[in-house]
Amino acid sequence: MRIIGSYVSPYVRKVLACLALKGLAYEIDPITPFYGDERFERLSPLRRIPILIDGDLVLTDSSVICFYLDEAYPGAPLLPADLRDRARARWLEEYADTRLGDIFIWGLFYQRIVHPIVWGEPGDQARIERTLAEDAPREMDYLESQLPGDGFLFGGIGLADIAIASFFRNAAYAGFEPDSERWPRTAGFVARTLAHPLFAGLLPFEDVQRGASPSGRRQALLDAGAPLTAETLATRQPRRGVMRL
Ligand SMILES: N[C@@H](CCC(=O)N[C@@H](CS)C(=O)NCC(=O)O)C(=O)O
Repeated sequence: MRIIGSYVSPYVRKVLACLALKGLAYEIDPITPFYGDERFERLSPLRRIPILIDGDLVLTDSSVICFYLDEAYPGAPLLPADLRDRARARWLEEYADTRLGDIFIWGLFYQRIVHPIVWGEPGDQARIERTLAEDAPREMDYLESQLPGDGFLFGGIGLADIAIASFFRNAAYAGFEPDSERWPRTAGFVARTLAHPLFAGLLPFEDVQRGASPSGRRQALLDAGAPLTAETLATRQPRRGVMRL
């Protein structure tokens, strides 16, 4: 199985954690989507990561990929057995992708980190301020009403826990952590889930990917033991995505 996508993307991290939960081996081409070549665009029509290639099957969208993995490889289920719990888990996963993605990725991570690095221009300061003052507190209040005081959402760790926690890693990269006095359940859940071996095992590769120069990154990841593919779909020139966010 092959994954195309950066270790630093929350959507890629979610898929990699699910692969680890299922004990499935993979190789990875850890590209940043803006640097994808024409082959990348043929595989991912919206120029987004992650992509999963399993034999002759090519899938995009992290949720589609995770649901496929769960059905194709039934060991260690990603979703709870109970019908109602399963529906709630799907909602929380969708909520994480859409709303936590909106505030933490497009509102903070892109503005503070991606824009300056990829496009050499500052992000939207007004959007950052609005995210921190209004959007993030609103969602922290909601999560505080949903997350457990200990353990995980539906017993053992699963897709909903993984999806929510994954976005908080990027939030932290962009300078936001939930205040443990104001949102103790959320702060505790995030710390606990990100400390789980499924995430902890990926962190060294994220650190390398964030720290190394683009030209030295592949070698640095190989040296750190990342399971890289022999070829990469990355180019040197960044291209704007299909969807402007
Ligand atoms: N709904 C998609 C979202 C994936 C996504 O937005 N990935 C970002 C990286 S974190 C991306 O590829 N961005 C490229 C762009 O915005 O052009 C999924 O779940 O896979």
